[in-house]
Amino acid sequence: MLTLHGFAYSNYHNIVKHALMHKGIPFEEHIVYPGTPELLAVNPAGKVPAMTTEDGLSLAESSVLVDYLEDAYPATPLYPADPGARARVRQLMKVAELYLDLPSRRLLPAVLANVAVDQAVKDEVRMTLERGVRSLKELASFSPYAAGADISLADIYLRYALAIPKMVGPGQLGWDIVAEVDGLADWDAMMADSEIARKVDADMRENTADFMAYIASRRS
Ligand SMILES: N[C@@H](CCC(=O)N[C@@H](CS)C(=O)NCC(=O)O)C(=O)O
Repeated sequence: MLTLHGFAYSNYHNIVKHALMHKGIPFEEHIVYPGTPELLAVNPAGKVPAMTTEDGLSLAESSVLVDYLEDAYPATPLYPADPGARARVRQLMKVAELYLDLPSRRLLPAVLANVAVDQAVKDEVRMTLERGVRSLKELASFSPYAAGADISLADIYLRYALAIPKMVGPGQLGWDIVAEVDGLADWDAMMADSEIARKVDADMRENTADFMAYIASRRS
């Protein structure tokens, strides 16, 4: 059976987990944290998530993993068939990763470990998030899904990429980016209202204490 390596507090782990569940692919979850030999054995970059396929191939990088799932399990596709529409979904996935998740991660130490962050860093984060917000305003239709009538990987990426801006934005930047994009709050509520999202979110909550203990162990 396919194995997903990672932990449920990780939003990148949850992107792949949500895609697996949506596609109805059987998988087992192997709980493993960054920096452990167990993880390095399946992903030399030491990041979560990684996946071992049914053929025993170990892969990593969430976008690579979801593309593998699309290729290997084409039933219940999460990309549109039309090349242009497909490219738009991929563009929204990139926007979510590069201009929403990654910049806001720089403010995570302030929230998770109470570490002071320079104003210059906050300014840089805000500038990059502005690219993401502008892109969403321009490119996401929320009709009702991010790229049109059907759910796609753009929705799954965006849902989990928003986790960190939602966590750090209001407190660290005084900025709620969800409120700033028309349709985003309603879309977010719609995306949370599914059996899969509820299961992923419940697993995340259940993993929180363990994850915080892991973070504390890295500091000591
Ligand atoms: N580009 C990677 C990012 C994955 C990532 O940043 N994962 C975090 C957990 S959410 C991680 O493993 N961090 C540990 C580290 O950076 O050492 C992907 O798409 O899979």
